[in-house]
Amino acid sequence: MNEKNLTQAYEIAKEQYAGLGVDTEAAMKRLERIPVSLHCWQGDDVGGFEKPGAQLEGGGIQATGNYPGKARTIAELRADFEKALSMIPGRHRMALHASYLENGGKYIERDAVEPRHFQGWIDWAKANHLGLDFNSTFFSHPKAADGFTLSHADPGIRNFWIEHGIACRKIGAEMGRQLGSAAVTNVWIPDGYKDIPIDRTGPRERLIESLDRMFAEPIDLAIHLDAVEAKLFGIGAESYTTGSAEFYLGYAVSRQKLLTLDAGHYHPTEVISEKISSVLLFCPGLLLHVSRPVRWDSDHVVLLDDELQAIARELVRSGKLEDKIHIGLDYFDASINRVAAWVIGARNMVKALLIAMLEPTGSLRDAESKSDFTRRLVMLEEVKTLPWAAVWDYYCARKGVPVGPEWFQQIRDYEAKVLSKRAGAAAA
Ligand code: RNT
Ligand code: ZN
Repeated sequence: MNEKNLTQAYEIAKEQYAGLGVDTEAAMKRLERIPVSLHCWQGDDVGGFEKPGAQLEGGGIQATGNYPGKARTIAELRADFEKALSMIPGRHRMALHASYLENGGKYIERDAVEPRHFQGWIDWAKANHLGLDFNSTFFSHPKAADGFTLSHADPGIRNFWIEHGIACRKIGAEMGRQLGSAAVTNVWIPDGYKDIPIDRTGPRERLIESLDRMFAEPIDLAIHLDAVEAKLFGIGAESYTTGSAEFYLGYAVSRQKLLTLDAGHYHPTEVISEKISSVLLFCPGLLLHVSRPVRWDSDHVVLLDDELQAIARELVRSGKLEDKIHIGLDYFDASINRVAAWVIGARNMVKALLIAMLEPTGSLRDAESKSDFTRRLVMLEEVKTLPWAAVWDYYCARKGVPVGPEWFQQIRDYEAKVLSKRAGAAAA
């Protein structure tokens, strides 16, 4: 679209929104201050860089597909990520996993990871105006091979993972300190049974004890926040998950930790958009793992679907977006161009936030407070076809990123010049 048409379309939209009491300029100003934490693991199918050719192993999660060109080194992952960022409007963050450390070619055991193994990431983040978030890695490891980590019956194995968690909090804190913005360190463990257990309580008691020991050292909340992530089931852990939804809700509330809501971690008819308001009443904050489950926790690329829009609307309507909510993405599709996967999901997340910020929430609330549910429904339906797309295009242009599907040509060029040259190695 040429600039004149783009501006004209925006001016018309601006007027239309103004008629409903919505200030499009204010919405864009607000939007640019909301970071999305993009997950590093979309770039290499959750492989990490502990060992050359590292692969996602076990742990109840699975990346599928073998699209050529996956990042084989940290340098490649950073280059791909920078490419993706150049197509996503706004300033954002990156969520790293402990398995993405820089170890100089020498394997470092999980309980011995240190902030210095992430100094390169911190420097890179600073140079790219990115915030960082962190994740301890409790999977793809021999000590997680039987499906249990922090809730393992063997105290030696539990201790090993507790030490890993402690080490990771120090890394997260160092990221937050150096970058001047609190890093959220997320804890997700794969622990669970394939078949029906007799003792459902024991592993959960052990998990409480392990987490309490991991979190024993207080860390300044200005630089670091802890989050815990529940899950319904995993591959090989279909019948019982130690860290279930009820477990972590109770834990997060009683210990005042952030609760992570992953869109793929609930029964298929449950939606996290419905959970946000309750959790915010009891927890100091929320981390979202925005994902898209297809029949199961499949981690498909995030679309601009009804649930994404419902999530964004809840976040904006909550009034707590700026102080209590951390938006992260969590999906990994290895069957399409991985850089495009990042861009599609992140642009959709930002788009959904914009649509939510353009909502005439005041009039909707007014209808509801007067029990005028007919007006509420009429308005909700009419709002759907307001010209938010004109504001989105204008916002992209203003932020210096491609408007509309233009960005895909850049991906194609990058694929031809960079990713396709990696194809041989990726297949190995
Ligand atoms: C797994 C969890 C977890 C992971 C990442 C890689 O089911 O969703 O958040 O996806 O830590
Ligand atoms: Zn997740």
